[in-house]
Parts: sequence; structure tokens; C-alpha cells
Amino acid sequence: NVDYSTKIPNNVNLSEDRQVLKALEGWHPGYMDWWGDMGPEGFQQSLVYLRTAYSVDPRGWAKFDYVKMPEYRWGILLAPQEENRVIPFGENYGKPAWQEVPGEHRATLRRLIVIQGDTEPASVEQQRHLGKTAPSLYDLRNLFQVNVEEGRHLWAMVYLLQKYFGRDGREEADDLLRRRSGDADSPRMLGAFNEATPDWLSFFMFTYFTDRDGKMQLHSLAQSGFDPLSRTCRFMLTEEAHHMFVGETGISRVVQRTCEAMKEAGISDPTDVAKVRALGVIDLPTIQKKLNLHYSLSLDLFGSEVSTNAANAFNAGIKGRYKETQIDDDHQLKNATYPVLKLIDGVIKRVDEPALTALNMRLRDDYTQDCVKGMLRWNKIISLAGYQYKLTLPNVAFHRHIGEFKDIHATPDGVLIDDATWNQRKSEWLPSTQDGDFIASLMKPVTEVGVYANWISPPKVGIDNKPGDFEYVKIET
Ligand code: BYC
Ligand code: FE
Ligand code: FE
Ligand code: FE
Repeated sequence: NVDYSTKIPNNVNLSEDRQVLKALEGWHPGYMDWWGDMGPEGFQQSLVYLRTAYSVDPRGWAKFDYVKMPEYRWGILLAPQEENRVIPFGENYGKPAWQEVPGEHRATLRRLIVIQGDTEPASVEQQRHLGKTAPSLYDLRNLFQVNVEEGRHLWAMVYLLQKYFGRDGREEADDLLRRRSGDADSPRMLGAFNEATPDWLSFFMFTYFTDRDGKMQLHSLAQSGFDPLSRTCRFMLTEEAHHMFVGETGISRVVQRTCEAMKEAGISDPTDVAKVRALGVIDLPTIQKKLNLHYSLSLDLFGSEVSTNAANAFNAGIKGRYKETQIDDDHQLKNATYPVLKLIDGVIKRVDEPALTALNMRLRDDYTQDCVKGMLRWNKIISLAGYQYKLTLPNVAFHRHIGEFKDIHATPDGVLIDDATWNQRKSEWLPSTQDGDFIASLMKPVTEVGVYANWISPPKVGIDNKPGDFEYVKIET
């Protein structure tokens, strides 16, 4: 199954693939340097209760144990090869899946793999300072689990680059360690990955909304006719589920705690921000603003609504649709159309576009549907506590920097407004400096076993079914 005898654990027979093993071993020291410089700040000598992937069997692929992060076994794990797999969409629909890179699609494939790879270390960089303010050892451990797995996702893409793309693949692999989130000279490739993740509420929003873009993109790439990419992404998705769990339950716990505190204090109006904040919990309107920010930043990650890049990647058989094989159509989109939101004469309208060029919009719609599910749970917590307040997703025209709405301003309800109104009112909809300062004032580390910061509820169950007083991180200094 997985070979742990080599320096780089793998299930791709690296010990007999000398050239690739050598390339990966050559890249390894640079990765460790990057992890040292840009990985979690502090805690590198702490024992963290982490899961490590030990097989690709969906029922038992992970083992939990105390590990020092730099000793985590980052490995190359691909889902098992499906026999006789065919390309499930595009011009080559029904032909055998490629085991090697088709020459004519080399550049497109490389670009998508590099973009995917670039996001993984970026998120680690964005989150590196959060260990210092973790609300509990449980949360600290979850942060580090996400971080080491994003590191592994980088390895997953680097393996593809080094095995299948020769010298330019190796150069791209080096560049992935050179770019830095938020750097003025060599930033990460996509917008949201250059934004700050200033506090733990942002971290939960990021893992809920931005890791979920990861889920959608990985699903699309898991459909790829390039079989090694498909297999890699299929295994990455099993890890991704935990990242979104961290986000969904993290926000649930914040909402829960806020509602409890309001009830105890007899506060009936959840929009009485000052009163709620005085309790040392995060008021619901501020949670809504953070949600607006992270959702809109994540929408930008889907690219333009109408995109020939997306059409070409689909035609080529490289990037499919969410759940492509379960869709009942020709899988070539020959005459199909798809409704796209567009700005026409200053009005947001739904217009039918060729479905081929509307693939980004379609994936974004699938994403929005997926986002709604967790929101229903958060709103249930609020209504069960007896409050009328509802968290909602803002309109897709709100606060956009990519696509159809990048040049206009709109309210969260989708009403177009002019620049002056936007500047006057944006702090009603997006976190202001004061909001950030207030949240920052709550971000005090809690490192006693089984204790949680006042602004967040304990989780319902422990990781790996551990009891409430489990020491998830043994902090050494
Ligand atoms: N920022 O035709 P267009 C994850 C560029 S998250 C900056 O509209 P296309 C994770 C675009 O590159 C998942 N630039 O878009 C989550 C193009 O430039 P060129 C990451 C942007 O190409 C949490 C131009 O604008 N994976 O895994 O159809 C933690 C026109 O592009 C942006 C992927 O994204 C932007 N937001 O689609 C850790 C999958 N958007 O070529 C990890 C791979 C567009 O003209 N990537 N541009 O110079 C793709 O599938 C596509 O490249 C995109 C864009 C969906 C990103
Ligand atoms: Fe990832
Ligand atoms: Fe992730
Ligand atoms: Fe903005």
C-alpha cells in the first residue's frame, strides 16, 4: 500500500522511479526551509495529535498520533487507479483516460496544476500566526492539521509537475516555494490567497468558504481525463472534508456561544452591538460582515462568469463539471445554454450563454448551493436560542474583484449603488477597522487542557473521539 521506507511516503512506487524520487528529494530541503520560514509560527517542537494518511482506503486511511510538525510524513498518495477509466467529457469523451500528458494540452494542464498548487502553501502562510491566539488546544490542533495537509497538497501537485512536466515542471515546483502570500513583488496567484486571515473568526470563515472553493475545484479536476491528476484530487478530497468541518463547526460554536451569552444576559436585540460586545462575545452582525467578506472573496476564485479558458479546458477533457459523471447530458455541451448573471445597461439580468463558456458560473452556482447547507445549521442555532436574526449569503454582485461585477458596487441585497454611497456605507457590510480591533481584543490564547476562550463554545465531540480533557497539543518551549 503506502511505502513508508522512502524519505517521501508514497503509493506511486517511487523507489522504482529513481528520477522522480531524486527530483522530489532535491526539492525536499527547500520545502523544509519554506515550512520553517512560512509554516506555523512557534509550536514546531510541540507534540501535536495529528492524523497521518497511511493508506488510500476510504474507510481507514488515517492514523492519529503525537507528531512534531516538522516530522510529519508528507507523502504522495493517489486514489487507486480505476480500470478502463474513460475521459468523461469533452471532445475526447469516451476515449481511454490519459496516463501521460497529451502534448497538445500540456500548457493548459500545467497552468491548472500550478494554480492549484499555489493556493496550498498560500493558505499556510496566511494562517501562520494564528497559533499564538488559539482559543483552545483543540482548535490549535485543528489549525495545525489543516496546515500540514495543505502542505501535503502542495506535495501532491509538485509530484505531478516533477513526474510529468520535465524541466519546466521542476522550475514551476521551485517557484511554488518562492511566491509568498501578500508579497508585493511575488504574490500568490489568486486574489483571496493574498488577503490576511487576521483572527480566528476569519480562519473559520476561510475554511468554510475558501476551502470549499478548493472542494469544488478539486471535484472538477478529479473528473480530468489526465488520470494521475484525477487520482490525486480524489484523494485530496478526503482530507478536504475535515478542513470544511473545522470551518462549519467553528462558526457554529461562535454563534452558539454568542446566543448563550445574550440569553444569559437577557439581551433581546442581537443587533445591540455594544451590549453584546460587552459580554466578550462576537455579535451576530459582525459575524455577518465577516461572512460577506469571505464569501465574496471566495466567489472571485471561480474566475469570470463567461470564460474561454474554462471552455477550452472542458473541451480538452482536462477540467470537468462538479459531479460530471452523474450529470445526464451529452457531456460535450454542444448546443446547451446556461443562464448567466450579467450587468446590462446598469441592471443585473439573467442571460442564456453557451454552456461551454459558462462553466465557471455553473461551478460557482454549485458552490453557492453547497455553502447554503452550513448556513442553515447556523441559523437553526440562532432560532433555537429564540432570536429572529438570520445569517445570509450576500448577492453575487456584492464586493467583487473578478468577473461581471468587478467595476460596480452593490449592496448585499444586490442593489447597485454609486461610489460615494459605497464608501459611506461599506462598513455596514464589511468588517471595519473597529470591528477588527474588537475581534482582535478577544484573541487571547487559551492553552489549559479542556478550557475554551469565552467567545466560543466547546465542540460537541473530540477529535478521534477523545474526551473533553484530552491534551491535543503538548506545548514545549
Ligand atoms: N485572482 O477565464 P478566466 C484551494 C485570471 S482553492 C487572480 O476568468 P479561468 C484551497 C486567470 O488566471 C482552489 N487572477 O478564469 C483553498 C486568467 O489569467 P490569464 C484552487 C484570476 O481561467 C483553501 C484571467 O484572470 N484551484 O484549493 O477560467 C486552502 C482570466 O480568467 C482570478 C483552482 O483554482 C483570481 N481570482 O478560471 C488551500 C483550480 N480568476 O490566464 C487550498 C485551478 C481568474 O489570462 N484553476 N484570474 O493570465 C482554475 O481552474 C482556473 O484557473 C480558475 C480561473 C478557476 C482560477
Ligand atoms: Fe488543499
Ligand atoms: Fe483545504
Ligand atoms: Fe474591495
